[in-house]
Amino acid sequence: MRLIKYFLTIFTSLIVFTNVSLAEKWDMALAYGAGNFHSANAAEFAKNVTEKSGGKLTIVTHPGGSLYKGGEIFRAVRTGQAPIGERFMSALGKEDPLLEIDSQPFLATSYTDAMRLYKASKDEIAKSLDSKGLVFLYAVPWPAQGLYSKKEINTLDDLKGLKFRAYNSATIRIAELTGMAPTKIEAAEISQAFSTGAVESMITSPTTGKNKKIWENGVKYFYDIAAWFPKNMIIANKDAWNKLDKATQDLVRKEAALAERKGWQLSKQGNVADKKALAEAGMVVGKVNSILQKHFESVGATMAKEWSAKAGSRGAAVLSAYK
Ligand code: PCA
Repeated sequence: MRLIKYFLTIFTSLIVFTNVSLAEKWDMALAYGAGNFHSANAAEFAKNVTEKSGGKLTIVTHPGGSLYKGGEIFRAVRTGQAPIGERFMSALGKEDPLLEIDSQPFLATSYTDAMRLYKASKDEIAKSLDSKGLVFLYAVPWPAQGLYSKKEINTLDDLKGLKFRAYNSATIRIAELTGMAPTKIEAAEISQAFSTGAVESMITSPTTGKNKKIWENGVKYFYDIAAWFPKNMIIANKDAWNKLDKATQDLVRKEAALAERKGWQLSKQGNVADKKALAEAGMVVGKVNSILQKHFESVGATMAKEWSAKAGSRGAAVLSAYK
């Protein structure tokens, strides 16, 4: 009996001292609703890791901001309150301007270019996240961003003073340079913001408009500007990561790569299907006219200069790798 106790004590202290735990449970914070393709994809990633890790790592997803709201997830993962989570990258420009490279208008306007831009920026982004105690796992784009409006928009004057829902610094800047009145609002509050009249326009994907049934809030027009493909990223807390053994870390990396590939496919499908869904719901789906198109392009050119000044030599290096 004594001997057993002795070995048990040694065993327990070994576990404690080497910081290796046999079974970890990770709560995964997701900002978007369970029906969203990003959340569904993350749920599949979590399920695959859980099933294949042989009991060493269980990942439980919490969609719809039920664990932490979108705006809280980065900090929660960084501080270890949540071991893993998903965040909209370009809302984090203040952490690192490279995180908002994917929301610079007209820099990457197709999935092919969005992927090239991602590849050119990924290592530098992962490095800067690492310095903040985070492990970058994968990133998936939203479908192409378009302009939603309650009113028809034909002229620059139609944009003036429009109450505009923004989701990051780039969309705030677009609004400022256009004369719209921006308010930053997380996706979870979109329906309320439109129904109360707090906003009357926004730029986001056909997917988000469809998921929110935005037409039920009096939004009639969708203009497919397709000027950028912003991404969500999945990040883990480095201390939590270091508690996993090598085999489990390898498994998570492998499943992350698969989820990334799947996510890009789902996004492409949504880019077509969700626009169709908006039209089927009675919305007017089309393009902006050439005057407005030129206006947005000139706004994009201004923003490109501003971003380059912020992002410095790191930004320049990524841009030259991309171009
Ligand atoms: N949907 C999210 C981010 C980009 C998108 O397409 C949102 O509107 O907040």
